Amino acid sequence: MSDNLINSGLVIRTTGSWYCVMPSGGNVVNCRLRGNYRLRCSKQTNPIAVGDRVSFLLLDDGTGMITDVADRRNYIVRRATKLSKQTHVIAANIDLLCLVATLGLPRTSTGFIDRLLVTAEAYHIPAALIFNKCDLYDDELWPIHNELKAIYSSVGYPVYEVSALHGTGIDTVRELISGKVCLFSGHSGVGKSALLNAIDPSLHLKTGQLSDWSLKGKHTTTFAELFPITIPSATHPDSRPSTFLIDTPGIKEFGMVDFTPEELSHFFPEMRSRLHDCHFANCTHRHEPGCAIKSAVESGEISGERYQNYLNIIESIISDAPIRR
Ligand SMILES: Nc1nc2c(ncn2[C@@H]2O[C@H](COP(=O)(O)OP(=O)(O)O)[C@@H](O)[C@H]2O)c(=O)[nH]1
Ligand SMILES: [Mg+2]
Ligand SMILES: [Zn+2]
Repeated sequence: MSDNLINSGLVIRTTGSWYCVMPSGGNVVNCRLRGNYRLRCSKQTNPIAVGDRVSFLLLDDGTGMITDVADRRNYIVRRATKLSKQTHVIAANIDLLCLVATLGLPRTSTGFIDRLLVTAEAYHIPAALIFNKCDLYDDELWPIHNELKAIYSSVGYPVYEVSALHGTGIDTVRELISGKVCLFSGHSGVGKSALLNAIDPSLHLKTGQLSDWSLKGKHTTTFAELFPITIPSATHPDSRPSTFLIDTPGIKEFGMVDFTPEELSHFFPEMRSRLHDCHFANCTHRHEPGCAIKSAVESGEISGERYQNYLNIIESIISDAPIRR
């Protein structure tokens, strides 16, 4: 076999100095990084993360030598160590954050939803809201759900209603995630594992477990992983997996982004589009005169609940500031 054949693929697993690369339409190749490959950014401890698209040479022994890494569309990080300024890239090129929520038990607060959406915005990751356990909704919960759906879809986040238990709405979620690298997030107990099983029954994930991301018992992995899932498709019955879930032990830290109070409104799409109408360029939309955000809240154009969550996040940024900086 020629050793100068350039291939390309997706990094689905990393274990120390080895990278498992899945070429489209081929088998996984274990690759190493060319010795003289430079870190693109010295602030990052790992040059390659799951989700990276790489070019590699196929060597005679069947392993690969990574020669190049494509620019990332986005990536999520955690701090390398508690006090370090360096960051560790958990995953790159995430197509979609699937925020799993419910108005059943345990009920998801809009405060939690908005924090996660802000994080996704800050990382440039598109997000969708999937409300599970809709089989438990009654005449009291449906109107609340519909109100939330109206708010979030008007802001630009698609909202889905499903019941993992009954299998309702699963096809639309399959369509949503098909061909994408997806990060599933949400409180423990909302039904993430049940939902993933409903999407791909071959996963056999345990439900009712306290800790998530125990995909196939791999919860002890210390490295992030992209999990190929099979979406049954009538048109491509035996196509290669192109849909991946991100499985990472660092998922809890996925909330960590540093930004200033002035920057926060950039991560609320309905505020972002009105920022230029505020009297002060550095308006934080709390008490400043001539604030376009406050008047949009008063006129009902911006949800009062989203605005309250905005204020709460600002508060937590300010009270955290001395430690964070
Ligand atoms: N009624 C109802 N219960 C569900 C549904 N989906 C999951 N559950 C239950 O909720 C509990 C937690 O589900 P699980 O998938 O483990 O949640 P996870 O912690 O988010 O992964 C389990 O007892 C599931 O059986 C649903 O759509 N409807
Ligand atoms: Mg689970
Ligand atoms: Zn303002």
